[in-house]
Amino acid sequence: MSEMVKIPSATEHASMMADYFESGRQRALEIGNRGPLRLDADGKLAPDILEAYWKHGFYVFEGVIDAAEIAELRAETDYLLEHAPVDQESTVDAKGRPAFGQEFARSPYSLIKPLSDPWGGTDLLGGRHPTRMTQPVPEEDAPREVVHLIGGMCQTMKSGLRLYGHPLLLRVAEAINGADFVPFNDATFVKQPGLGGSVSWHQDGVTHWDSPDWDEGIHGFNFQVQLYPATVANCLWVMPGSHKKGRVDIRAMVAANGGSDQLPGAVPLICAAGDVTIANRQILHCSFANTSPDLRVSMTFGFHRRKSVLGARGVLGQKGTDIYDEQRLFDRSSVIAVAIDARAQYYPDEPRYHYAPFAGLEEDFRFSDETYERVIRNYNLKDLSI
Ligand SMILES: O=C(O)CCC(=O)C(=O)O
Repeated sequence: MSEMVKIPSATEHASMMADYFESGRQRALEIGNRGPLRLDADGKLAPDILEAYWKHGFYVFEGVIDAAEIAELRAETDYLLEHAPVDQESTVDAKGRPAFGQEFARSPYSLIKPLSDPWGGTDLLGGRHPTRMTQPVPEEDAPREVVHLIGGMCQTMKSGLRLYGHPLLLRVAEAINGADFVPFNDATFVKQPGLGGSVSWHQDGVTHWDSPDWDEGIHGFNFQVQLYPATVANCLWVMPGSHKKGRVDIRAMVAANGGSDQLPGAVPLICAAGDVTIANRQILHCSFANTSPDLRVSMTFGFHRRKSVLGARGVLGQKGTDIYDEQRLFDRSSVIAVAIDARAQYYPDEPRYHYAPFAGLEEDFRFSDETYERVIRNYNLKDLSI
């Protein structure tokens, strides 16, 4: 006889997660794997940090983005949220104004039902989220849909473009993927208090699991820049070391856990505003429905090894007919070149990052209205997803 599974209310969900959250917090404290973003005497990421990243598959950099820059990122994100369409099909925002961003080839917004899991147990995004998270029942006055993701940070937010050219973050990308690293994509995850949906357990990579050259770095990594504190209840959770294991059987793991999404051994990436995490795209990770009173906004953008991407075909948001050839890599990487210049114009006293693939081409990729139109507008049609 099948047992009726009770769907929790938001309040019940918050209380049924409490012990799991607390034990995760303890594990996160024990493992550490966090601290300031340190460079060595040659200006390279400190080797002990790199080693810790490769060992556990993640790292939390504390206090990287200063309060003034966070305030600018928050203000522009607030604007995008205030001018978001009311649902995925709508062209107006909650005040009846034209929704932001309709001129872009790809809508910046993905909206979902409050507290839902939009991908778990579906074939979406390459079917990489095989199980469904608990979807608590939202309060009665909840909106029909809420913003889950905002894409295109380099074209929708001036502060977003500048962040993309951040010299310390680009040094991390270089340390992990080599000096000829290339971009992946970007998405800002928005988890509104009492409304934000979940992201089911998954590993990000799609293309190279069965490659003869497979290793723990072949699918690249993602940054998350935290605009608000990330708590046990709203943050990203990762399974340390799982990036080394190849494709893991998530369905079996959840089944062995009595069907519960509270997988044992995971740790929460607890952060303060201005902290930046890195997570290997092969690490098993998730986030739970946000039944807490706290907002999380994580600007998420990734980078790859050039050789992982060159010659690959489009997956995830990209068309399967897309081939990532030299021109495609050059075009998408030129966003980095323009972002570096946008940042240098705004922060003239900060040392700029020298991006090796564009050495000598800096003049062609100064940030201006012309390069906005030529390079930045609709750049995300050329994302390099693998
Ligand atoms: O931040 C989150 O809630 C989910 C992020 C994630 O799953 C990803 O970047 O692949």
